[in-house]
Amino acid sequence: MTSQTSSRLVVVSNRLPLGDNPSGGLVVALEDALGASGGVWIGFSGQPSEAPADHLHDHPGARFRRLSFDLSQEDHDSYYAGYSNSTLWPLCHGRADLMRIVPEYLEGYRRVAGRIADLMVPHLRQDDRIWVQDYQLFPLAAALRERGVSVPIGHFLHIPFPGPADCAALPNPSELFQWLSHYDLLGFQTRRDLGAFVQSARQLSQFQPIDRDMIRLCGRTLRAGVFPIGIDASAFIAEARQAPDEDRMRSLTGARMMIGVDRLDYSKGIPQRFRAYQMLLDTRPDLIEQVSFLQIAPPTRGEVEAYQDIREETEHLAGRINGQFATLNWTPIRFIHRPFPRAVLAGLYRQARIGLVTPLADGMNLVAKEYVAAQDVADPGVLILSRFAGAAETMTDALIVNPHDPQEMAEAMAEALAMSSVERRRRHAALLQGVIEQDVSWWSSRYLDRLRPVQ
Ligand code: ADQ
Repeated sequence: MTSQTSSRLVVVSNRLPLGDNPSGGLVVALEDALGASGGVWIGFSGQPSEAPADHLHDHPGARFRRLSFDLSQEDHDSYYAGYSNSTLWPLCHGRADLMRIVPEYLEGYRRVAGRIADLMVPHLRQDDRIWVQDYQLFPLAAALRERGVSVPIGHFLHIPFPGPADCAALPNPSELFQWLSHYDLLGFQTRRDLGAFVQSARQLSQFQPIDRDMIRLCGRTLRAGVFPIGIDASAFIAEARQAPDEDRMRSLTGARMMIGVDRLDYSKGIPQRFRAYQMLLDTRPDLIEQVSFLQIAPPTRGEVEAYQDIREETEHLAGRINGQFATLNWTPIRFIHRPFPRAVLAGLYRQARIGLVTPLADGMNLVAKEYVAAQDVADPGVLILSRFAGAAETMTDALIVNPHDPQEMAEAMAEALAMSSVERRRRHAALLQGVIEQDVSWWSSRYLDRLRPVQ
């Protein structure tokens, strides 16, 4: 961090990373900024509760404080499962058809923002800067301003911003822009998202560009910019180097592995990936027993119907492909629903000749960066990347595909399997340089450098 280290940082996210040793790129990136300023991280405890309470976690030796809050079951259902994940998530991922508009969801979403603001106010200081994470908390700045908070507040959106046609499907689109206007800095993952925000704001609210990154939105002046998130690259590289060879299938059959690692979510394009693999095996019988596909996809948000549907669809497809192509020695798809420790994932990425990252829509996609970081530079694998992942804006040396086109994806798989070592190393070196240079600390310090009062 550079210019603003003297102010205290307050981070607010939907979930508070808890536990003795919470890991993950975001935590690592924010730990320095939070630790250096004696900051506070505020978020949901993860436990719906009959008697919701707030808890201050002051661990001895911790570099910053954590403040968690419980939610009642009703608030959890309306704010989290409801408006956040059944209204906004599908809308932001181009699936307005899956969106559920329920008045109680929006009420709960507004109510929880007010509750978090009430919880925060007594803990705030005049020299604070507040950094709000993601779509679950759009209304938080407006709720804090209503309570007299005037310190700089920034927002970072981890997922895509919807264009005007999708935004117009919201029950009250102008309210979204009202909420956003109370921030001092709006951060997006890609130029595409910033562009979608500008177009939607122009059409659906009062918007004027002022100068460079300054805008007028609903009568207020603020900044908006692009801050592509990265991973904790050096840690990932080190972990992958130390990882044991976990690919038992390769040691048994010699088949080269393709890997997909995603939350089981309809935005990640898993059925489309399975169909492309089916087409590859159909059209290239010589690859039977020569390639295997490991898909790791732990289910999330099981309380939302669309997630039950995607689980059924993917299980059915994997079963069909295995039934059609498996031999006594070889299973074409291993489909695993468990989360794995980061060190194990790093080892699996390193063993995989192909990383399949083919979402239909995605803010960034960190798996693409993890896959690249984990490779052996002397014999790296090939990243196949959807043009709809935010990562595709910078990771142009991947094989870029349209995830809706099974033939194009099957051809990319065949091309990657046949790719010369020279070509693999050339592409990987360019990708790795970007992953290392634009890591998660680069992301947070660039954002925090710009989070200051607008006037
Ligand atoms: P996600 O939708 O969760 O994040 P992604 O960026 O791919 O998507 O991050 C997933 C993370 O979870 C990765 O670090 C991955 O290693 C980990 N993970 C996935 N499956 C796992 C498993 N089985 N076991 C253990 N870990 C697993 C949202 C947005 C993205 C954006 C990120 C960060 O949707 O577009 O890139 O936030 O901004």
